[in-house]
Amino acid sequence: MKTIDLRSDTITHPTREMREAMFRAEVGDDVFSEDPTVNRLEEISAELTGKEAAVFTPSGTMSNLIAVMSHTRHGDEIILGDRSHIFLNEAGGAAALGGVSLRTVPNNPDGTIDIDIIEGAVRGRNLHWPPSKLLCIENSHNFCGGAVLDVEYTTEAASAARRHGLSVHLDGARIFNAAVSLGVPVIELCEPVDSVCFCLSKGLSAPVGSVLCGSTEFINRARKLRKMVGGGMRQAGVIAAAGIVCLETCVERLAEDHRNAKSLAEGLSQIHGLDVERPETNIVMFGMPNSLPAAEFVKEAAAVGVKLIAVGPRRVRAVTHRMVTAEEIGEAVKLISGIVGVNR
Ligand code: TLP
Repeated sequence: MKTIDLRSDTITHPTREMREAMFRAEVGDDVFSEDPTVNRLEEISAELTGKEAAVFTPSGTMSNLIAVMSHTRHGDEIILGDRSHIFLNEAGGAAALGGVSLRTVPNNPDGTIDIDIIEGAVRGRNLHWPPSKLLCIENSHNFCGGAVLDVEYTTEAASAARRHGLSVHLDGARIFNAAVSLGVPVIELCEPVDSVCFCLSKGLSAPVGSVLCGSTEFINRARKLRKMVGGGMRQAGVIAAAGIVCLETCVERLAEDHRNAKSLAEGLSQIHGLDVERPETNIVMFGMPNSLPAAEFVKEAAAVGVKLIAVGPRRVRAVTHRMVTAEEIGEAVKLISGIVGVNR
């Protein structure tokens, strides 16, 4: 049976061009900063985000962890959205390994956090309180259905944090999706923040990797922390080479994933009982009728060849990506409507 895998854009395989670049990659020991391909990827990434420096890591989770650790000390507090990936889906690493307390504040459905809520969450000086040191935001916002934060909001949020002496980290795992959707260069979305990380291995289709960017001083700290948590990767040029190719060849095409997400959402919204959120990028979230728990539905969908992920008791996520065509999106809608019931 054919499978249409909409669980995540992380399932994308490297392109032929990436595999060729990996084969040819010049390498060296990256722990000695001697891998020319990694060095090149870091330079390109710093330039793209408008930061002084960058460090290549194996995953978005590691980039976020070492970013939080570089901005804070044990016992500090960070402010972040209650639907943020750092809070929900990184195994509690910021608390467990970073030693910070996580002050969650409500994310709006559009991925923003109200500015007065950010400011209200900042702690004053008091013997009893942990010092607030960092604000984390996310763009595009995964669990807010791939919602994008525009330059104006990012600037406002960052200014509010700075007014209180906080640094700002942007989890930009899918920042290129946000930039393509908004039609603005990535550098503008990153300008207001102190640090940003982005993933090469999601919609951009590289097999592994993420890059964390920031000031030279910040990246020097992050590089040491990367070593501490076991992320020193030696001849990593083999994977960095795919990262360079994905930045050169896979950014513009994200628009196609966004078009597919729109048509998937339109198709699904015709199915009685599904409550479909309007996608801004490549993530489509939808609610299930009371009679059908998300976990049950996901099992039934997999049985007919459509793979999805339940992100709540009644909420399901579908992600479009390079390995799913527009035609397959139409097929997926048909298969799903067969499970949920009759069309409206
Ligand atoms: N997200 C994964 C899963 O963890 C849910 C996915 O399939 O979407 N930040 C954001 C916003 C992310 O969406 C992810 C991965 C990460 C960080 C972590 O990246 P990795 O998986 O490379 O550690």
